[in-house]
Amino acid sequence: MAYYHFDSKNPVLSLTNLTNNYDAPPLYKSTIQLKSLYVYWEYRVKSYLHPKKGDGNMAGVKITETVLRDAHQSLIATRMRTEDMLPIVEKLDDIGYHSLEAWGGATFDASMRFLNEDPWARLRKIKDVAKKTKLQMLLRGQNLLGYKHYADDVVEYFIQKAIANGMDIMRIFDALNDARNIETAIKACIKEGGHAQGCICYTVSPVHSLELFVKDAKQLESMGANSICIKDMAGLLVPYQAFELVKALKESVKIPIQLHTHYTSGVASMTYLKAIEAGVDIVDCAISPMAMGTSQPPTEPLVATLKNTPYDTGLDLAKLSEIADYFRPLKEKYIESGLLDVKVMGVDVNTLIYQVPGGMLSNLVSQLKQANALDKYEEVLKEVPRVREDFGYPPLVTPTSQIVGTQAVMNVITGERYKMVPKESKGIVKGEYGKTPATISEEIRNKILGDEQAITCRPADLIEPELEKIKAAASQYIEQEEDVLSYAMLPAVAEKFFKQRIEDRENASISAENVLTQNAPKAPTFEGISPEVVAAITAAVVEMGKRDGKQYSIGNIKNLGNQQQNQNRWGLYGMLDRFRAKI
Ligand SMILES: [Mn+2]
Repeated sequence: MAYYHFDSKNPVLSLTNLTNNYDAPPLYKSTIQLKSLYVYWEYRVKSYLHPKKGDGNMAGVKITETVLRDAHQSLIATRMRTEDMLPIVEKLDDIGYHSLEAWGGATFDASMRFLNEDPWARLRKIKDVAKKTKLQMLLRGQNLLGYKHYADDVVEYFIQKAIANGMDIMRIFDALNDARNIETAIKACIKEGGHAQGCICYTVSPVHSLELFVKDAKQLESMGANSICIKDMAGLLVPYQAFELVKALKESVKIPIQLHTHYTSGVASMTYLKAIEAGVDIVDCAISPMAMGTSQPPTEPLVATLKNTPYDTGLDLAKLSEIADYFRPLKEKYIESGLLDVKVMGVDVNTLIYQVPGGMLSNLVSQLKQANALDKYEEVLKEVPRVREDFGYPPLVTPTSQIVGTQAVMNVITGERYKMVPKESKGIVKGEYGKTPATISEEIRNKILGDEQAITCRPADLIEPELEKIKAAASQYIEQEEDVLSYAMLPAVAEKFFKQRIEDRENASISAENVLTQNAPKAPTFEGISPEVVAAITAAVVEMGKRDGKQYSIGNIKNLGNQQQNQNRWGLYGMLDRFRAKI
């Protein structure tokens, strides 16, 4: 039965119907109770009228799983190998996540620099298995996955290739929140049929008000962004502020809001809960063994928390625990090898006190150690906010965190502020990174730039088209079009990787050819080929057979040498990569 008249215009949603479905509150006895009932039912009706966007069902909050990108970037310096990812991708794909974050600047860099892996091949291999779930990446705006501004033609080409190789959602940020540095990427992403997520880097400063964040979000929306991400790279966003921020954004923009934070300061799960109550659409989590500490909040506790509420994620805890079972022994392996320092799993309250990212604090310590001036730590901590103020309150994220930190160390060590000014500091003041959130004072500008003029245009407007030049410079190494972009992002690292690739393949193909001429399904020993290589090839062939549901012998793998044809599937080379690393 209905307790009071609620909405005669919409009988379907009338209170009578709702009270049939939910525990009805007791009869009201006073005006105050009547009011609270009204608030209660208004909330119910709203959540009924506005189901969170899902795939047709009443999906509540959605989750992006970060284990393939930010979680291992934050905990083990981005060293998770593709072969450690692939066995679990199918299960990850079955969970029903909003997306799987799988790519970013650090994964791209570490793949080539430390793991001798082609980041493009990793993307294709993951996409090959994750057929249902969208793949997501982090893009540094006009810096793409590199460390400098690129001309628009490179930005457009990169995005075209990333999407062609399987990327679906691009989270695009700029360290200064200068939307001009994000616009080309947003437009290119939309043109290629991707989902462009515009990013606001969250930070705390006298100029970073709710109004400013709302203004930034509206600007991204008007540029065509499909959603907005609040990117809290340092875990600075505390729960009640998250509520206010999400509420303000939900009231001002129409597109979905996603929240990204880190567990560093220990508040992240509480922050998510308040953000969810304020209406956030998507949050970033990591499966529990790879969560917390400097990583994201754990997925499973949030799923359990939201169960049977209007925010229910609909994800299955039993299935999630299978994912956790897979990563638990891997985590042990990382701890044993020293890759994972258990110290990063704790709560770093300094982040909340000084409002700087945890990673920046440890950088300061190591810089001071190098200068034999560890006793100046407190002084440097006080200098950081002053430098940040002088530089127009940039959010502290790569590269601004390094620039502000280094300048603060120099100011203290030399005993005179801005006696020494690295070119990156000069670049910020000059406008080479974009527009700072606050205007830089004339005094600082004169001190650091002298007679040089600051620029006010979008930095990339000063860069001539450069794609053809880069193609020419890298031409001798190009085996796939994407190599041009690897070279553009990290020339020295890519060159070393390309050389190694040629060497590796020569070794592998000589051995494989020899095996093929023997035309033997099982090849225990061959003269001139190491038994390890034979074992790897045999294992790869068996594995390919399993994948395709066929019985292959070495003799009937015909297109072994044709990597081009196989590049969108796991060809034998891909298989070999996996087994080679195991033997
Ligand atoms: Mn992050």
